[in-house]
Amino acid sequence: MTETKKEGIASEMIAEESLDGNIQHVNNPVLDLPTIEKKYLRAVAAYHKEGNSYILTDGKARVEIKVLTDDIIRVRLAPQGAFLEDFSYAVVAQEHSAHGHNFMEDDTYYSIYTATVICRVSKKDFLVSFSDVEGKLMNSDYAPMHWEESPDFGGYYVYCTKKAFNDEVFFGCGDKASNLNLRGRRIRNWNSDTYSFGFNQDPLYKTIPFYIGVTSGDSYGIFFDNTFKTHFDFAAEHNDQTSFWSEGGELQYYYIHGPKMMDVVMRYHQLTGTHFMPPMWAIGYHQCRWSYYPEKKVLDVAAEFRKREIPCDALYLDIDYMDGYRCFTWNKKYFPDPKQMIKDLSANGFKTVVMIDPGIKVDEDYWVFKEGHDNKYFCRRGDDYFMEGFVWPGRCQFPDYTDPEVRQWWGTLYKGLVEDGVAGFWNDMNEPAVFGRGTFPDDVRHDYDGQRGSHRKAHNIYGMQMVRATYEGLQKLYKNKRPFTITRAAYSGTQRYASVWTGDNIATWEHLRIGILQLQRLSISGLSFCGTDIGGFTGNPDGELYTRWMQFGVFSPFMRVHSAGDTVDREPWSFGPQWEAICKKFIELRYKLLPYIYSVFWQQHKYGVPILRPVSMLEQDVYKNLLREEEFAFGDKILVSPVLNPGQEYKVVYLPRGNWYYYFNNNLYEGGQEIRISTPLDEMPIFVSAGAIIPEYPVMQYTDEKKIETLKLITYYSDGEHKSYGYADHGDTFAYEQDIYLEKRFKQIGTANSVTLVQQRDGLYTERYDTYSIYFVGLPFDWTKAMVDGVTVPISTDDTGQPYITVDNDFKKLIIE
Ligand code: NBV
Repeated sequence: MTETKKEGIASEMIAEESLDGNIQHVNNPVLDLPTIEKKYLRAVAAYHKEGNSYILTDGKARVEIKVLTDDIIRVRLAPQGAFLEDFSYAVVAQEHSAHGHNFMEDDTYYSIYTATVICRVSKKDFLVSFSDVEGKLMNSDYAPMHWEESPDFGGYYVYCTKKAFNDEVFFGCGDKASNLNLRGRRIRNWNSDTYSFGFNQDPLYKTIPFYIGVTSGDSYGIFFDNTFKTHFDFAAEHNDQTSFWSEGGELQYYYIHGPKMMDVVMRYHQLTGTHFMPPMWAIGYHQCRWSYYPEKKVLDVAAEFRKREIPCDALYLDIDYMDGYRCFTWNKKYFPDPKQMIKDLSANGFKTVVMIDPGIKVDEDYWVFKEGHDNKYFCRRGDDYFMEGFVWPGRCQFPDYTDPEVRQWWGTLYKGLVEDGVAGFWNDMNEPAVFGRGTFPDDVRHDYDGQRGSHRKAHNIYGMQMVRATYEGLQKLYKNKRPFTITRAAYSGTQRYASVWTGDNIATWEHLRIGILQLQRLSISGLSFCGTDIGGFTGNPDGELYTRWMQFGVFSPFMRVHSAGDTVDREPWSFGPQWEAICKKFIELRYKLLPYIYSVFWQQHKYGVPILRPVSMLEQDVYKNLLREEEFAFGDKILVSPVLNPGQEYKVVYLPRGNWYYYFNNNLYEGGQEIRISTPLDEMPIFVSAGAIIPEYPVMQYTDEKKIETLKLITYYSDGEHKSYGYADHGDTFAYEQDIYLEKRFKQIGTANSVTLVQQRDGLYTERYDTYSIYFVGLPFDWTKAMVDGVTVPISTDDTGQPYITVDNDFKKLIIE
């Protein structure tokens, strides 16, 4: 099959823009492009097997189908028969145990059978499809894979067009500011500095070419591992087709089997890795501003937090702490003795996080520039001139982080700041952003870890490699202590090196809503440790918007207030006492939930489960639930539905199946239905799953403030059997990698007149407390007796009149009646 198109790829581009209705077709220069021929795979002519791979050819082009695991199959296309080097920044080394699978050939198909997937290639037209072992078709080519030779670079535009089922919905793709279901949308991945971005604006800061399709209750994922500019069309141009294509590189994608979305996401993490355990302080509340300076301002903000007893763990210094925006230096006028300042902050329980940008000022007297220049670490144009551009410091050059030697050097540059006591680093502007021209020109060359290429190939991973260099350098500098890193630009797999935030949002109610969409989407796209600028970066929120956003912030994996410098103050007390009191109550809630949140982070790290879970993920078998966007689970036990409108007095919330306790009064609701819940300003809809055991810390002003004497466990009664999960470790070291951690599995068995709790503990870590105080919520009986491991224990009453029992933290079985 061949097809000749006058305008080739350009027509795709114009069509794409026209969907947004903002491109003029008149006099568009792209219409003058030469004729480009689109070539499609033809009938399969031959195949052979190499290990777990099947190589099929149509006589010239070759396709490799590789069985990675029972549930993950990789497809690659080589238009001229020669595959590119097998290299990926996203995918971590996989254990390629010889996976048991069968291969069969009949008149029509070549079929590969794993334990869960059947992958078929039709002989006559090279269409590839994937079904489950019952034969249910999950994903199938609509057209054979195809490509166009590029008129202006030595490669191909590569395309894959799949069938879109009538009921199919699409999720994933990182930070897109769109509705969760991407059906009907075209998106593009080209990391971009998008100050004050809007709903549906695209592209944004991150490239996550991974989507999940759900059809008749089952799901699968496609990860198109290609770092060039990529495009996805989710049944937008044709209602029965989903396409993805790239402006270069290889057509290489992974089919990831479900059937549950949770399976798909866990398997995507298996491919691309998870976030390391953050230091405990990194999941506390953080206060940021562009910029807090001079030193007195920073210390005043810190003192104010403590005076008002509003918990806070970290203060951020934006670009103005630097000397003329030179990275790794201090502005000594504003910060005459940074080491002492950081020490003072630290004595008060504050960690200091500072910004580092990629643009290095061209200045012969600046050591970073000199070292980079002398060692040829900066990016160069096609004809060898340095890539120069203007950013904050003025004229800059930019390290080529895709070169391992440059990454290693970059990592060492943090030494001074680490010695000054800085605890975390914030990598901004790494799309990379350049004033005026947006980003680097295409001809800039990159090492790409020896797989050399132009900026077209390296653009989308530039920020990822920057923060990788940062993270790897800090790992050496902090030794066994966990770094905290955050990046604005990202590619799939960035979670192995950093947390992320969603960039320069706006202080509007619409943006609060965009934020809840973006964080759910990021979470199921591998980037679980994510947050928005609470309160909005640009513009001015009023007290109500700020407070509602703070409430959502408690359930954002990364919780930080941040704002541009020309906006109103954004400290929790800035809007007056009414709002301050509510913000304080909610920040305190974050601190109470810390042990729960920490164990959710562990489950993300260890098992690759997302931190935020949209309702679609909890009940994918109910079509209308696939379209719900405002409720989401934080971990497996708490469901929230942020308030997204001013003056909202109640909200209709969908509760997934099961029973749920309303957090603020412990009223019990039956799930599987919508309920109406009032939303006074000092509450937001928060529900705890019946059967859950939620650990709670006392309110602390910062995560390390108090020695926990006893851990509070709140048991939310349910009849039947329910499991809960707990986790503990040092909180700031990598000892968990040597198995020094504690996993606790609880079982709650409820009857009409008793509750039994069973605990199983695994791991080498010993908690710093010896006891639990256990509370019960929602009991259908008055309890008068408690037996722990066969011994009767007394029931105590706390200051508020609540009954509880104190038990050893290694108890095995507890019964109350
Ligand atoms: O460094 C200043 C800002 C920063 O506060 C913000 O968080 C980043 O997203 N930065 C962008 C550069 C300037 C934006 C106009």
